[in-house]
Amino acid sequence: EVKMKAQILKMLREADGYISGQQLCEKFGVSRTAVWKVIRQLQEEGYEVEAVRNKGYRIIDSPDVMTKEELESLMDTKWAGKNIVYYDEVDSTNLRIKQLGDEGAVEGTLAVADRQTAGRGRRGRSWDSPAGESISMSILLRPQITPNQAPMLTLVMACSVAEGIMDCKDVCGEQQIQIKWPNDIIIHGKKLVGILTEMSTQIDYINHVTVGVGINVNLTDFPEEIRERATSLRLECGHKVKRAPLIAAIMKRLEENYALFMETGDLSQLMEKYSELLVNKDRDVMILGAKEQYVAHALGINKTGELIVRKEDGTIEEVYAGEVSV
Ligand code: BT5
Repeated sequence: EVKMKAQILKMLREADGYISGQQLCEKFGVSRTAVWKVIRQLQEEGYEVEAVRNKGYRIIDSPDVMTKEELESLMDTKWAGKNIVYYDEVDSTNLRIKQLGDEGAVEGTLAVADRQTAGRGRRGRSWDSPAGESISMSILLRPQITPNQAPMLTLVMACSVAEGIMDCKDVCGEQQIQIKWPNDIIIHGKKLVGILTEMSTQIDYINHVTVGVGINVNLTDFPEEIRERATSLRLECGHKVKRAPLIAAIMKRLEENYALFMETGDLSQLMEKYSELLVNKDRDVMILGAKEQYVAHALGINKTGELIVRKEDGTIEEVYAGEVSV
């Protein structure tokens, strides 16, 4: 049922004009009434589908939903985001994917939620993801790499999210999407996206990796504490943005970038474009180390994803675990 709905949606989207009821009946080997019922359901869910006698059906507009059918009808990938689990509300999509990973789910399984009740940031911080306005998603990866290579996946995802957003032509054409090393995506200096990578490991090998992405899509207001530092696509672009096509575009880029990463096991094929998107590049940054804080000039990243900085005394350093503030 879900598969047929997703496929009908896909056919309607790809059609050049109308698709006849007859065509749909033949394709799925079902009655006209069965097709009509699916169309009715879609209309009830907010899809604007026009039905014209002797011509057939035509899709005019879709609602801003991220349901399994909606995502399946848009997904243009081989494995990334092909197996979708959708939640109206969930504690944290990262937690769900970790559990699904433990239970043996296939690589590329994507959990998507309209709202999280316990969204998580790094180091025990929390992530706000209000209903109807944001994307919360996590993907399951099963890379054959060592645990010390896994943090690079955050950068692979950051690149993919930035590129995916830019691929959606009507979204933010004029605005500059940038990456703040290592895991934030920002516009005009404000945080638009956060990424959280977590892994389940043995001492020397990885069971699986969960990469979670939170995107502020249509939020128009933020809690007091983050109001100054956070923004959304809607606020920056001046119009509402549909979430499902954005997810599909990001998955497409992730599939390509992940392949480039796995070819070498590092970022040598991605560091150039990552550095180009880097907001910190050629700027002074504050390195917040475990013990000391210091100002340095950021030059880019190296192939293992560390930030290359020039300290005030001229020495070059590669910053690994530190945090950077712009
Ligand atoms: C992050 O942490 O930026 C990683 C966020 C990852 C969220 C995704 S959503 C899907 C998946 N499931 C989860 O449970 N998590 C992932 P960090 O760099 O530690 O930033 C967290 C800080 O950002 C918070 O302490 C706030 O100050 C701020 N913050 C919280 N919500 C925000 C939002 N919606 N937009 C911008 N900033 C926010």
